[in-house]
Amino acid sequence: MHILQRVAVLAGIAAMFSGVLGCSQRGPEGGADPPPLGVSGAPIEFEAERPVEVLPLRGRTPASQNLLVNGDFSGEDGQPLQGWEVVDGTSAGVEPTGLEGARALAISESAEAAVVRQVVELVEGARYWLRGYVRTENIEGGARFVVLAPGHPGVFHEAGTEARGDTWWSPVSMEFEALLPEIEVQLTVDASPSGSGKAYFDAVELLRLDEPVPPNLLRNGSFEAPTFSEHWRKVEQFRVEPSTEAVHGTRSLKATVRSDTDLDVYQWVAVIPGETYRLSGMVKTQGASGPVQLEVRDAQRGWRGFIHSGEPIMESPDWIYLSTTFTVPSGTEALAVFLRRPPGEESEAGEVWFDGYRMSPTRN
Ligand SMILES: [Ca+2]
Repeated sequence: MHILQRVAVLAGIAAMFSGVLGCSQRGPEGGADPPPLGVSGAPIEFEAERPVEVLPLRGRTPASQNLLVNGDFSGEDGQPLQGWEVVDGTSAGVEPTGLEGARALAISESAEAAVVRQVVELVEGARYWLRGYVRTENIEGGARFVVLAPGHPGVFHEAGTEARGDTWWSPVSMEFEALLPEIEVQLTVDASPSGSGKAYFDAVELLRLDEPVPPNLLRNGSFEAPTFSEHWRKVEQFRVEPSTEAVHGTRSLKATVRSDTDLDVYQWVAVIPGETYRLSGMVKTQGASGPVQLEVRDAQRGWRGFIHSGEPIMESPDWIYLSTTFTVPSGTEALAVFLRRPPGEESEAGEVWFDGYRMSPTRN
């Protein structure tokens, strides 16, 4: 590609960013960027270079500026990675191959997962849009954005590229609800035993969507009340107790089950027929592998009236996000909302922890 063509592409990208992202008044610093250099130092040529796709908000409006500090890696006062923490063992820095401004974050591939992270305060129950751009160079694994609970390794949400080798800047985005007052955003490059490539990240934004925060219809959804029977019930005989192994607040619910235990903790919630709701929270297991899932049933007529089950998770020693969305049929005005692990061949004895449950009307 001729330099002039590249200048045109970069100018187009800059125009798109200034129009769409709306939070950068700068153009590319110093005019046209030089062609990106590979690991060997030689310029990289891309077979099908094209203007970068603009990330849409799908007709929705951001209600905030970028909540991430230094999402374009321009830094200040000689600290290009200001606001970001490079996790021990990760090789990362800024390099002049950026989309927005002149620099991008570069993370080297290594035998362990390479991680650069930042913790952000959020509003519980609000919805957020995490987006940015990734370019890869000679990598063997993937490069991705990950959202998780600070201090807990379980992945809540992730989005990224599985592309190997060299790829031009590509948009990455995901939408999520905040179940915690703060989350950790990680920019990661997958572990690769023999990998020596790099992934570049730039124009990373976390935006709150301009939607009211719906009320949580569950009571004691975080199990902070000292007794389990505060709003929750169970059918079968199995042990439940408050646990200090919490991811939301200071307490969670711990259930100890046998392989043949039908773990079914529930509470009743009044609902509006025809309305769509999201039920979500966090779970972890120790032993007790088997399908842990969320389930709702008609409170008066039982499963014959209405039943919906979310996607199960089979096992997770770390807190992970569990969620399902459903529409209440006509004739159903109350639901039994279940946290479940049914008995069966796939189910084993052990412990299951639940924390931070929330049910709200949603338009998604
Ligand atoms: Ca809690």
